[in-house]
Amino acid sequence: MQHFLSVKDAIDVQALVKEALLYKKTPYADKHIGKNRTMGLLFFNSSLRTRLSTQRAAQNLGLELIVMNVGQDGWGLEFEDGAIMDGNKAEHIKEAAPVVGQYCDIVGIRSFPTLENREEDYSENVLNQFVKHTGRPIVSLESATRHPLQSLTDLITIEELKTKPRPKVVLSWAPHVKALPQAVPNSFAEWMNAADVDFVITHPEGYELAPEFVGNAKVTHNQEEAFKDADFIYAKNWSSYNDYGKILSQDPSWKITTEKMALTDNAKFMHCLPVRRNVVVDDAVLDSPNSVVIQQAGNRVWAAQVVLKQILLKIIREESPYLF
Ligand code: AN0
Ligand code: CP
Repeated sequence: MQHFLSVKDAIDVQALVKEALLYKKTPYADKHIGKNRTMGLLFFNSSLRTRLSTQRAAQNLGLELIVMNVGQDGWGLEFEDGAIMDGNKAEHIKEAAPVVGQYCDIVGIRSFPTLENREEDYSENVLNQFVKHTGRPIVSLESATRHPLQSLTDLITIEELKTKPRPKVVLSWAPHVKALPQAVPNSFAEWMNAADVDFVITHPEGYELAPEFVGNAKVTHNQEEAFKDADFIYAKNWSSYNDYGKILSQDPSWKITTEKMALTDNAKFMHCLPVRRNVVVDDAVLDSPNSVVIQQAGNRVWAAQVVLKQILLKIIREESPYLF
């Protein structure tokens, strides 16, 4: 694997899931493949799970780590080509990225969208410039439009908990107080479309996701209809794609409740976290035995570990082709 930016970088999604579940049983099976190599994690935004699980995964493979909150502690970065840098940006990506590339063998980047300019966010300018200028494999730790480590985790969790060969998986919009990115639902949809599941998306009118992510999913504005016979309910808030970055509704009737969960086929409740209790989902659902959010977050380690392993294997192969 060269980079990990979207589902397209996974040559065989099912094989990745299987390998990740193997790592869950034997976390230290490849303890030496990262020896004398360093991974850098650069955060432009807050994180708990992504930061810690990726560190843990890297450690399990023997990698050294450098972590930086670049959004807080770094120089303001300019991404525009030809910019006259007389404003508050002290450093251009053309210097910053290759410098980081000299210290690190693999680089993870978390960079949320501005939610102001759709074209710019959806062009993935920040992530692509890191790919172009770092000269190292790049792992998305959530970019403007995707969160692939989360989505691989979600698929791993569904695989280990499913009780039917082809479960019904429902992605449900839920209310929130802030305007959130579409990255998690976009990415979840992209990965579910690549998996063997009956995939349904439900959201209020105006919250349509970009068509390239929706793919062949069934889409309905009737949440209760969507919940019928579901095996997994995946709740997430997102801001509007069409009326870009706007909160069109905070309709509390879309909150996930025990009554709605009762419409399902004893579905498991999933959420990427962090989650606002009693806004997105009721306490009673999160505290019920059907909530798998903690197990899901735990699986972030195995998703990251399998991705880092694939990237390391490519690096090692290219350095020592005679070994293979
Ligand atoms: C972020 C989002 O919705 O993209 C990160 C989720 C993993 N969530 C918040 O900012 C609350
Ligand atoms: N789910 C997730 O990515 O969580 P963090 O934002 O805490 O990393």
